[in-house]
Amino acid sequence: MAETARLTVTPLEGARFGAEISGLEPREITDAQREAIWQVYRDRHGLICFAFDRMIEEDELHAITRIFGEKEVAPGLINGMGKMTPEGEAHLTFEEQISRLEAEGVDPYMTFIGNLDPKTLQRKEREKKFFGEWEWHSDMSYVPVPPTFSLLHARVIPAEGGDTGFCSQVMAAQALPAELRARIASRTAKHDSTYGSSGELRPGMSPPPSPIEAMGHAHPILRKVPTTGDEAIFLGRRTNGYIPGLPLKESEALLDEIWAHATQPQFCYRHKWQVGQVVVWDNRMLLHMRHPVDEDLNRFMWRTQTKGEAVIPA
Ligand SMILES: O=C(O)CCC(=O)C(=O)O
Ligand SMILES: [Fe+2]
Repeated sequence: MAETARLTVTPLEGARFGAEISGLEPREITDAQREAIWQVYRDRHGLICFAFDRMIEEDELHAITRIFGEKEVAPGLINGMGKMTPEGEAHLTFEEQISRLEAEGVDPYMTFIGNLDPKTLQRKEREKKFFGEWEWHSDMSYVPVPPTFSLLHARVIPAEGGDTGFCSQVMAAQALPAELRARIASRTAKHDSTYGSSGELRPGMSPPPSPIEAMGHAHPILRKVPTTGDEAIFLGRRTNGYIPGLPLKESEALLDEIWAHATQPQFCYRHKWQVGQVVVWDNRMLLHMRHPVDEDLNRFMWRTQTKGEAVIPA
């Protein structure tokens, strides 16, 4: 445990990365605190859990998000960003879509994850898939400029289940066998946008005939994280992943091999949530997944993210 800039910093238990920070007042963040938080980010490899003994307000979550960068629109709200462009909307600009959402009372920079209605907090219908395990992924990596940080604020947490797993792709890159590294070094991987992390189809999407045709952007498999200089493996998600230039069978086999390496338990941490917490992670350094939730239980989070930069090859 360490005290810095009126914050208490404690490494996350049982993990090789991540720290808990308590003592932050989101409406009164000082420059010294910003600096201290970025230092924790570097020392603890891109994962921070802010502890609060209460639920925070929307402006407070935006203020915490601002520490890490400029806010980015939430997935599934803007055409081409986790959402297929509906017919007759191709002419709409980004700004027009933002104005339209705001006029409808929607904050395009905040989204809600769970099985409760955000306004009434009443149970809402969800596909069965929602409750199952969500696959390892990096957020919105299917766009050319994926968001860097994602933040989740826990508001309703089941007594059991629904933990979030994080897996360091920096540690996985450091431990890459030379032979595997040589086979992926100059390759890219395509990150599919058809399915959300729970396996549900994204708005307006239909399943592609094969991963080769799947919609999504291809990024270098080994990327550089500019804030730390680290190298990280960047895979997006396994579903419909494809390595351009390889026959499908070879791409599948190589992806299976890299994924098996990248998600070994020694690179991972499993977060058990407490109400009030805000967890922030760097999508360039970490994969995440969600453990299953009992269909009879409630789970509800607020979520924001920050703008990223085009992926820098390592
Ligand atoms: O609900 C969770 O624990 C994780 C959800 C997720 O993948 C995300 O918010 O990006
Ligand atoms: Fe995610």
